[in-house]
Amino acid sequence: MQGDLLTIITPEMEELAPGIFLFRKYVDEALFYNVVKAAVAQIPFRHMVTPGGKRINVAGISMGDCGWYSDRRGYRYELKDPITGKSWPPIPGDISQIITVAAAKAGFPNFIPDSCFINKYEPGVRLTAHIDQDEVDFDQPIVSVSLGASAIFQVFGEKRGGKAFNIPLHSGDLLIFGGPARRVYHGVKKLEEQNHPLTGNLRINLTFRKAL
Ligand code: MD6
Ligand code: FE
Repeated sequence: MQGDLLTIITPEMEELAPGIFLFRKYVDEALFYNVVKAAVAQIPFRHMVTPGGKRINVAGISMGDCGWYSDRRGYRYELKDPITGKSWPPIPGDISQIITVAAAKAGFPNFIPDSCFINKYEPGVRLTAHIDQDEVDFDQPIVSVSLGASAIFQVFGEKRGGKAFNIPLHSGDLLIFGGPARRVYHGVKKLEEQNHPLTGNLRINLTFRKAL
């Protein structure tokens, strides 16, 4: 009974807008951050450039069978890191399983990520509005996990500008973007200076995708 009542007061998952599902404090932050540290030990964070030659302020690397990549030749998924020639570190099986279970709860059965992009935000860094559109199948969701410093995730509409719907994301939160949400612009506001016990002043975000 008590459990039922708690579920009503603090639901595990909330659908904030069509296709946008938020799970507050869902993941074991230390477990996920240890995976990030192990991946970074193999392939350090770096700033890629856009096809137009602009430096991307958010530093990123990938895990999985393929990794999102950007340079003068365009946006794409690469099977190997073009800089080192190495495969991306694998997504650990226990992590992949946690993501699959969360996606199923939001109505996306059998979501098995083949790629995880890890973003690193330092104070002052923001992510400009974009749509993730380099994946083959838009019926597949993207599952995002936030660690460390908090940030404001902004959801626009099918156009880049206009008034944003703001979602504060804190360490351990899991957000799912699926269905109609796969086609909306979104971004992250400039990171404020903070001091988080896990990461210091950094925000880490992992986005799990089925890219190929
Ligand atoms: C971030 N996230 O939270 C950036 N994209 O740092 C994204 O760009 C994102 O959270 C697609 C789906 C979910 C996301
Ligand atoms: Fe995105």
